[in-house]
Amino acid sequence: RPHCFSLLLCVFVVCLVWFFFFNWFFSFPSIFIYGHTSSGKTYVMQTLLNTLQLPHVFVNCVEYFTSRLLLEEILMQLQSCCSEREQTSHVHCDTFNDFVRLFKQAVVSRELEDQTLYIVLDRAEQLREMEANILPAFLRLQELTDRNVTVVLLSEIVWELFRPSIGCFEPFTLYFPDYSIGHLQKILSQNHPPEYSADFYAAYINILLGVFYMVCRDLKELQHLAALNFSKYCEPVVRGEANERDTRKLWKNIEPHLKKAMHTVYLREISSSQWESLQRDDGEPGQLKGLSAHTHVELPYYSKFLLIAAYLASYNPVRTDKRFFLKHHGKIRKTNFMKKHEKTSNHLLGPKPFPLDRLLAILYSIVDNRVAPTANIFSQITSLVTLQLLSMVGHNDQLDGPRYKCTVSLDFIRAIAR
Ligand SMILES: *[C@@H]1O[C@H](CO)[C@@H](O)[C@H](O)[C@H]1NC(C)=O
Ligand SMILES: CC(=O)N[C@H]1CO[C@H](CO)[C@@H](O)[C@@H]1O
Repeated sequence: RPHCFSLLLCVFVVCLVWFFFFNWFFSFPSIFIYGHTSSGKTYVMQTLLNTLQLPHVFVNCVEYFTSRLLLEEILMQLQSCCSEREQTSHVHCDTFNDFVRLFKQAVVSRELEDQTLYIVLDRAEQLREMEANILPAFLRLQELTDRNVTVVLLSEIVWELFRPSIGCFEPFTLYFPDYSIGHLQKILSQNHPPEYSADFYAAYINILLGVFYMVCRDLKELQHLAALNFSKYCEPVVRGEANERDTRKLWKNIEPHLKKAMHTVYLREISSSQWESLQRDDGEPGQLKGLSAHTHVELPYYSKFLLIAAYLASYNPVRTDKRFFLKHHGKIRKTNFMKKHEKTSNHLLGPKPFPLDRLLAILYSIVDNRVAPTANIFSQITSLVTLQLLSMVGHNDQLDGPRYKCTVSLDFIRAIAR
């Protein structure tokens, strides 16, 4: 009996080993990688694929923004990556069915030689704007084509907001956390100008992060700021009024400039000359807003919803929340629902202050899926206040918590909502 049992166990173990090591399996069909902007998703993925020399196709979905453009681009890249042919010819592909057929022709299993072909779709949130079948089809591409292929989606939003409907294939999800302040310091310090010592530049980055880290953790934005302001930091050294180690003096010199620059964080595409002229006007925040025309404002995903929720809270009467934002509200008689004068006057009267929980209640109702009230949300509210898109009303130490007002215009909120 014991012999028999151990024999069975042995056979079982051998089978398992066989399964895992002599794989007759394909790789995992799809991987979903998400994280905020500039958390290194694209860079890491590209570096991995190139260093390990894995066969791959890399497409940015914002660049190829319709399904046809996207599918055709993938097929084009396949020609150069999976076959000896040097010449790439234009491929015509209208539907996903065509795509599957052409894909199977292009990728011959034999040529892959036990390798996985990776199809990386960068900025994959754009897929949500395309035909509804595209995303589920990509997730099951392996099954549809019967090739050793893995689709990697890089996204700035979580899978829960992505998932098209119940029953689609669940990809393996992977989270790229934001860089910590230490990481940012290291990365930013790397590109120090050759004329100055690394320590000097690191000290500058340290000051920069001290001012901006609370509002902005976007590496690209910070890089931009760092490059733009370094000459200002060096001024006292250039003029010979301080040496490189006079950290205090240098700090005193640069700090007011950085504080002013706060207003422009997130206003991408502002050129340094634009900024210079702005500084000359010595503009108040109001002017800054005018300049940006808010077309350049690039807010994080949830911040947009937060701002919309704040706008609704500022201009809708509290009474109407139940009706608008509760899924199963009772019947409300039409007649006394919205008083006639309210419709016109709310915008004339300007924004009204609202408490935090009302904001969150509206937020939860306008975001498709539930978001956990994480610290992240609160820090985003703080950022919105710093950017002067929201304003805090009353004192911090009030018993009933802070109240906020939304300070942006209807046009602006329309643009964000769009
Ligand atoms: C699929 O690719 C992996 C390498 O990524 C390889 O180990 C595996 O053997 C391949 N599967 C088949 C059936 O070719
Ligand atoms: C945001 C920004 O650019 N701020 C400063 C950076 O450097 C320029 C050029 O010296 C200054 O004009 C700004 O004060």
